[in-house]
Amino acid sequence: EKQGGDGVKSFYVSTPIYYVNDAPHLGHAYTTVAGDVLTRWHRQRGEKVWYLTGTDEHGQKIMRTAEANDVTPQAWCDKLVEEAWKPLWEHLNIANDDFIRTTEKRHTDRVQEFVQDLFDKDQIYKGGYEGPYCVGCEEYKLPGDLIESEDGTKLCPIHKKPVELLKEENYFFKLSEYGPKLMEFYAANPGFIQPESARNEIVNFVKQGLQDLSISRSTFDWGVPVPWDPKHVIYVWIDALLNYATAVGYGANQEKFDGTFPADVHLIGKDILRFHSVIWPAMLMAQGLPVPGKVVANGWLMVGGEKMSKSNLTGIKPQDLTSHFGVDAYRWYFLRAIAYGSDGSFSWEDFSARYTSELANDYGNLASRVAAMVGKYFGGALPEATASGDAERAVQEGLARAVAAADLKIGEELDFQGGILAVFDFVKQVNGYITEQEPWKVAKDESPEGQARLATILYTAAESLRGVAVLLNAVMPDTSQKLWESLGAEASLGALADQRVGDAGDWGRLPVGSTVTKGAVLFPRLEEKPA
Ligand code: ME8
Repeated sequence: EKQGGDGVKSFYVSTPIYYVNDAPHLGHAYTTVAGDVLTRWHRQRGEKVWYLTGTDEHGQKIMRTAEANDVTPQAWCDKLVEEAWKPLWEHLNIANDDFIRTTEKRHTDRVQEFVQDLFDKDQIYKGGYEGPYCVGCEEYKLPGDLIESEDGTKLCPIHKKPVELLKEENYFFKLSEYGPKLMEFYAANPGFIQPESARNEIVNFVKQGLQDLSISRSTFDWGVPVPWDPKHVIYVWIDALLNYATAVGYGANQEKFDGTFPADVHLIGKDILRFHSVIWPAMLMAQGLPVPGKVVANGWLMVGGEKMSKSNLTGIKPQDLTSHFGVDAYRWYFLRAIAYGSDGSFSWEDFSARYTSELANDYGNLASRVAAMVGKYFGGALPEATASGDAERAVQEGLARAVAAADLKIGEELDFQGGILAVFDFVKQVNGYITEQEPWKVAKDESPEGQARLATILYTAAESLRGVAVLLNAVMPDTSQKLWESLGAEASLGALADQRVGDAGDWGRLPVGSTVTKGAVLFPRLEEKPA
């Protein structure tokens, strides 16, 4: 087990580093939010987590975009990173530990060392290449992978745009030699590629035999110069994949590197599966470096039956949704509505309906009703549960079940939808409990027994909410914080982020006497849909 330097296990999660030819869209935010939820979850397990995101800034696509905008590629990247990418992650409350840019010296120097080393080990050679190239993918395509338009033009299957026939001198990495080793590795690590469909695709692909990989281009210069032959530049893939190593101190800070690398989870979309599950492990094997724990591919957010992309957008920016639904509901919605790994479509109507029924009615109302009743009947001081029976035991068990299920599904299986549903099933159970127990009727019974029952019901409900606040903190941190404060838990139990998932199901943590106040409404009623 890797150690984070002080004996605490480190858990390293990454997103793809995104191309900065344009501003981020819903698809990029989807992967990044998933990574943030995973990060916060593992932090609440008490693990030392390192969450990395960043931007991929080299290559022809970005160079052409900069040219079209009459600025240098560097100026273009600087502007997009500072004005679009970093601000969106801040807005979405992304708790990344670092943000790597492939134009940074800490990265480019190490990339040069890495390829020099591979060259010295005879893993890189110079050759000529002629073949179809997709600038959108920044990748040579195999002729068999292409699709044809109606007039017979060869198109990239992902970008649906014509490929360019390139003929130039390139350096190659001897990827073809790694096929058998990779097959052995996949067999020994069945969980390495997820979901299962992605694993099957890769195993079938590698089984057919691998071609050597072009790693340099010589007809443009927006890349990392090949150290021994600087009219070549290393372009996107070798350059980009190495971000996962250079950002955590590869070749620069050995202690940091040893305590963090390799990633436990690389979160990616299906489009870049081959790079992460074939090329990246082969590059690491070539250097005798450890390979990552898991590569987990999310499905596509779709629009009109097609993958949402920069050229094919819903017309809706993440900010349009957050300004209407709020940041927390945004973080929740995509993970709740779409099974991770499957494709899914976004619809404003579906988001509104789920917001109202699941967030506002089920969750938000429960929180405000409980706080209001503790205020009304007990002056806001959380009463003691002295008269628990079967109904209360069922709720206690429900919380323990929700904790176990959410921890397995979110923490281990990256089944965000399943984990969220487990918590919301518990929310429903608590709502059902209150409906059945009718505390507003019990309140009318002024006998000591009646008052003990009332106290027990309200303690049970408030303590349940304490568990819910902890379990939903990774997905909706601001909302959980509001609930936490309204339960008086900040004062009695300390910071929410310090609450451990492992303790969340221990019944009775919220101290009797905690000051419960009716805080801000967790999910305000939605305004009309903007025109
Ligand atoms: O590929 N649905 O960058 P990129 C879900 N620079 N996820 C989506 C999506 C959609 N419609 N559209 C994009 C690159 N994504 C390279 C990566 S990594 C060493 C280099 C997400 O800007 C998804 O995670 O094209 C996908 O893999 C990534 O954005 C691609 O971002």
